[in-house]
Amino acid sequence: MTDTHCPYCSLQCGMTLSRKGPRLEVSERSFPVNEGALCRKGWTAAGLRGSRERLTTPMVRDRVTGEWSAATWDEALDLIASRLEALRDEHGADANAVFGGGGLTNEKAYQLGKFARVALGTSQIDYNGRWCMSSAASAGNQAFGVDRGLPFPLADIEQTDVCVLVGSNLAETMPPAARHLDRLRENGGKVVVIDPRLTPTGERADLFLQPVPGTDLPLALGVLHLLDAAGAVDEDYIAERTTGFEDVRRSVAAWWPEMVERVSGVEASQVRELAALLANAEKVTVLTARGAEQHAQGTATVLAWLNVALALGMPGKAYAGYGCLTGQGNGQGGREHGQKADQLPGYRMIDDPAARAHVAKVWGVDAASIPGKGRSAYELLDALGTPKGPKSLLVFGSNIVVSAPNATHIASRLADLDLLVVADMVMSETAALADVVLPVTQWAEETGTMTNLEGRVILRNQAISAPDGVKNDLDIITGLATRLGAASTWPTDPATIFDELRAASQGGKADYSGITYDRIRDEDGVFWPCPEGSEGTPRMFAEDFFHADGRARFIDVAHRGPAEAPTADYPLHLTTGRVLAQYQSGAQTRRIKDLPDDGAFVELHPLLADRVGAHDGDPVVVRTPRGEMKAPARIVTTIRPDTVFVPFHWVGANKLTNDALDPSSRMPEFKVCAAAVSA
Ligand SMILES: Nc1nc2c(c(=O)[nH]1)N[C@H]1C(S)=C(S)[C@@H](COP(=O)(O)OP(=O)(O)OC[C@H]3O[C@@H](n4cnc5c(=O)[nH]c(N)nc54)[C@H](O)[C@@H]3O)O[C@H]1N2
Ligand SMILES: Nc1nc2c(c(=O)[nH]1)N[C@H]1C(S)=C(S)[C@@H](COP(=O)(O)OP(=O)(O)OC[C@H]3O[C@@H](n4cnc5c(=O)[nH]c(N)nc54)[C@H](O)[C@@H]3O)O[C@H]1N2
Ligand code: SF4
Ligand SMILES: [Mo]
Repeated sequence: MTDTHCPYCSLQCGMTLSRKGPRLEVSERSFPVNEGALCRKGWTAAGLRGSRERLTTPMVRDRVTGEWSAATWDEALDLIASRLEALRDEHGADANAVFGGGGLTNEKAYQLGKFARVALGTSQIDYNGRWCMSSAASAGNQAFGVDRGLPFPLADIEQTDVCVLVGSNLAETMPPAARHLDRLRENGGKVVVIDPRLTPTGERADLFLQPVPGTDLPLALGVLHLLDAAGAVDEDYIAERTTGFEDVRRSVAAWWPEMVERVSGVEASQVRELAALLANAEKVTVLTARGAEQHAQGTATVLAWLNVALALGMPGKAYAGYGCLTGQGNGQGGREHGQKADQLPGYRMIDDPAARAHVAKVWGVDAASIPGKGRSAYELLDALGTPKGPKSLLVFGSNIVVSAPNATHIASRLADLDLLVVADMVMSETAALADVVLPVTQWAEETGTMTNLEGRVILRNQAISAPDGVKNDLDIITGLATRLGAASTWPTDPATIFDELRAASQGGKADYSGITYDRIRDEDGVFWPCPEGSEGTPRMFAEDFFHADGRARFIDVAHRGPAEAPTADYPLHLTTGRVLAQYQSGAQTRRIKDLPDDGAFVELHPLLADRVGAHDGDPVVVRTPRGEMKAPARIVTTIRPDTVFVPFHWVGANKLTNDALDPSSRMPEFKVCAAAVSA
């Protein structure tokens, strides 16, 4: 019996794994985040272990015939290292690029960032977290001076008075978390859900608002307008703990509820109802998720809601504040330790000379040898194989041809590479396009830390040995670094790497130096920042925010609207998202036979279905300026009649999505574009 955590989402539910012959069995374990509960994906997570689809030998593909052949590990790693070296000699270090993932452990994310900067000397590294909570990260950094998804434990929301969920369907995306909403309501609190679709989360709401996709920003401006007009803003808090309110106050003055109604489709009376609910509450918690964040104005949208929370005086107050519900298992830690294009370990910025000097010392390299800032995830992929772009890409932990926006274009970029290497457990759609595929261990077969949505660092313990032929990502990184003659040391033992990560993070914003594997085991996880000697920090901002003056910033934002407005040819809004039983690109969950895999569908309202002649279950075609897909219609009254929804777990949705990027986070506009539907 081994105590560990689920391989999937950012809740990182605790579970116990036990061996039943060759099989692995999941059983419940009491852990604060899930109290023994697991969702359907968690219960069936061990199913992939027995799957015949697990890769167990490195594979090399012949570019001309397209045929795969098995290779030994030495052959595969020698081949990759020699090609990387040749590309570097011919085109410079930035010819080689790395793409990481928010599902990787902290140890892997740290080592991958170090590998890119030290062994490859490239600035070209980024990861799929850009597509996840980067807009909230950017907003948190601007407003609070730090980015930790939830600055308080998730269970705190049970004690708030009003919890506002902007673009989160947590009842399906983190089901055990929904109990906090139920308990909040039992305690007499209220839940507000804002979503163009009435989801199982929306069904738990006391107040449900159904805006046009991409209009959460004006909704927030309208709410703040009403709060200010009613004298409900906390003037003392604003004066003592913040700067910048006057500009925001001036700009929200224009947002009358009737104007909000015109832009967002939410009735003025509902905007008033929400403002009244907030004005009369002592404790308000505003939470955003991908529905609000995955927009070309995602950062501004989060800032607008953050302004509401700040104006009410909530951040730093007990059982209140603002938080982002992160997404991937290690979405949080994955961006703290160096796989993001602009960051070094400890949430240090790569263009900060002091940060570079600190990390260079830990790595035993010259600070000047650490490259500068690279391209963001989508920009990196968009540049692949172009004259000035990278010629090779190493992918660890992402299935980009399914999950990148404007995916047909990205597939064509991958095809122009000289070398594509994918490390994965299965032959994902992206691995199938690679020159070399490296089979890796999965969660139950390895040990390492993850940082959940609360900033709680948890430990996954190895429960079973890996199948023959499979290696840990850390072994692959070391194997390549040694072949490339890299400076520094390249241990493969997670505990040793974690100690190095602690030193590298010391003094940074995400300081892990006081966290040890033993403490994590003894204390059910440890919250960062945790300098040596500290107990850790479950709740942030009680005294100060992280800006030098200790104050939070109001940032004035304006509504520009989605990058692509509907036209006569594309009269509808398309939005995308998730269903309970599948995870992300589906690479793992579509291979688990105990999970239903019904394929993609197109959710549309009966009024729209009538107009286009669609029948429930029959195929419809969705078109956008970038492509089209065909899938069965799912006719539901829970969606806005001007909006269609497609889940992205199956190939298709991202042939449609818009690659317009947020100016500061570089988040693509996954959540809204113009579309047409026909039967
Ligand atoms: N079952 C399951 N759970 C998961 C995952 C998974 O793939 N499957 N992935 C994990 C990851 S990485 C993430 S990031 C999280 C994501 O968790 P969520 O953010 O909860 O998931 P989504 O379904 O992407 O989006 C949430 C809701 O946003 C709504 N929405 C769409 N457009 C808009 C808009 O413009 N405004 C507003 N207010 N809402 C809008 C959608 O209708 C949807 O119901 O889930 C995690 N958990
Ligand atoms: N249209 C649309 N597109 C979206 C979104 C959306 O809402 N709408 N959401 C976006 C979001 S929030 C996210 S997070 C992304 C996620 O999209 P992806 O980045 O594609 O995420 P996964 O499907 O989890 O892919 C992880 C891959 O890595 C493999 N893997 C898992 N663990 C490991 C490991 O430890 N090592 C290695 N080497 N491989 C591993 C898995 O088998 C899988 O193939 O999608 C984004 N794309
Ligand atoms: S909610 Fe997330 S962490 Fe918990 S069992 Fe489900 S997928 Fe796993
Ligand atoms: Mo995500």
